[in-house]
Amino acid sequence: MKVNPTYNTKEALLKLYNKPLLELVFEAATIHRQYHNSREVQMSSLLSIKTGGCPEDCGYCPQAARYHTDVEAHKLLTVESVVEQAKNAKANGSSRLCMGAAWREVRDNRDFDSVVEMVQAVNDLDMEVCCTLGMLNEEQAKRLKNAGLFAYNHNLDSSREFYKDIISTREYDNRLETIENARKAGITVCSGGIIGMGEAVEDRVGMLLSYMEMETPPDSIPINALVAVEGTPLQDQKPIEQWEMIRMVATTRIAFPQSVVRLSAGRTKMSMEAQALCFMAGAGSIFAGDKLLTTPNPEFNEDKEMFNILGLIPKEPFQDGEKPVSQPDVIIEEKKKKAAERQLALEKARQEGFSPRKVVSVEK
Ligand code: SAM
Ligand code: DTB
Ligand code: SF4
Repeated sequence: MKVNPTYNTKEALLKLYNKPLLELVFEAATIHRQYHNSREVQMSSLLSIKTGGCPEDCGYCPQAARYHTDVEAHKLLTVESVVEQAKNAKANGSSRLCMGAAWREVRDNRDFDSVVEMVQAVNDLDMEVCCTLGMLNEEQAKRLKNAGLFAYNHNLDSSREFYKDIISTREYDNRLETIENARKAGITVCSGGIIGMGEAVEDRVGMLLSYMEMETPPDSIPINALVAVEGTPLQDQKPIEQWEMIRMVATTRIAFPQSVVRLSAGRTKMSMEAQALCFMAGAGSIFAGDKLLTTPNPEFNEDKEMFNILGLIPKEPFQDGEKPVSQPDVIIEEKKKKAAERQLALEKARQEGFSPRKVVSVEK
C-alpha cells in the first residue's frame, strides 16, 4: 500500500492531522510497525557541494544571492574533498550522503561532470548517494542514474496555493517535472516540504495531497521545520510548535505507509522527547552531523546518545533498494579520450622538432 486510500481527500487528511495527538501518534506508530523496522533510523549526512549565490528567490533560503545573509558563497568542492567528507560521515554512522548545490538547475558543463564523478566515488564507498541540484532534465537524470545515484531530492515545499507566496522564480509544475524526470530515469525520489513558513494546516495537507496525486508517491518524504535565517524574508517567523512537527510526521506516515519519513531541518529547536515522539510516529531518518547545508544541526555525539537512550539503531545502506552499479560516463570518457589524443599529438610534434612559436612584439 503506497498510498493510504482512507485519507486521499483534503477533508480526510485534515481530520487526521487534527485528531487528538496521542491517538494520531498511536495510529501512525501502528502503521509504521506494519511496514518498517521501528528500531531502525537512517542517519543521512548533508554536504553543500556548491554554496550560495543562487539566482532563485525561495523566501526561506539563506543561499539566495538576493538576500543579505551570512552565508559565504563557495564554488564547487573538489571530488577529493567530497570523498574525504563522505568517509567521515560513514565513519560516524551515516549510510547516506546528500549533496546539495545552490543551483536553479543543472547545466551540462564541467561542474556537472565533477558531480557525476562525485556520485561514482561516493557510491563506491557503499553509501546511498542523494543529490539535490535544482531542476533536472531527463538526459541529466539518466547520467546521474548511470553514475550510481540512489536518490534525487527535490521538494514541493508546500501546497500549490501557498507555494506562490514563497517562490516566484520557478513554478510548482517545474518541480513536478523534475521529480518525474528523476523517476523516469529509475532514481528513487525524495520529496517533501517545510512547515512553519506561515502556511495554514490546509497547506500542509495540501502538499501531502499533491504527493498522493502522483502516479508513484515519493520513496522518501523529508519534513523540515523552517530554520528562520536572518536576512531572508522569513527571518521573523516564530519557530513552529514541536507538536506541529509531530502531527506532520504522523500524518505523513499514515498517508504514505511505505515511504521513509525524514525528520529533517529544525531538530536543534526540538527536545529529545519531541524527537522521540516523531520516531514513535514513524520518522525513519534524520540528517546527522553538525551542519545541514548552511545551518547548524545536532552533533554526531548528541545523536548517538539519543539513539542509545531510545534504543534506536542506525540503518544500514540499501535496505530500501538495490545498490546502483556505477557505469563509466560516456561524456567524461570522450573528453578524456580527446585530451589524451591532444597530448599525444603534442608529444609527436615535439619529437619531430616542433617548438611553439615565440611571440615577438612588433614595434610601432
Ligand atoms: N537548489 C536546490 C533546490 O532548491 O532544489 C537544492 C538545495 S535546496 C537548499 C533543498 C531544500 O532545502 C529546499 O527545497 C527546502 O525545502 C530546504 N530548505 C532550504 N532552506 C531551508 C530553511 N531555511 N529551512 C528549512 N528547509 C530549508
Ligand atoms: C531537505 O528536505 N532538507 C535538507 C535536504 N532536503 C537538502 C536541506 C535543509 C536545509 C536547511 C537550511 C540550510 O542548512 O541551509
Ligand atoms: Fe536556490 Fe535551492 Fe535556495 Fe531556492 S532553495 S534559493 S533554488 S539554493
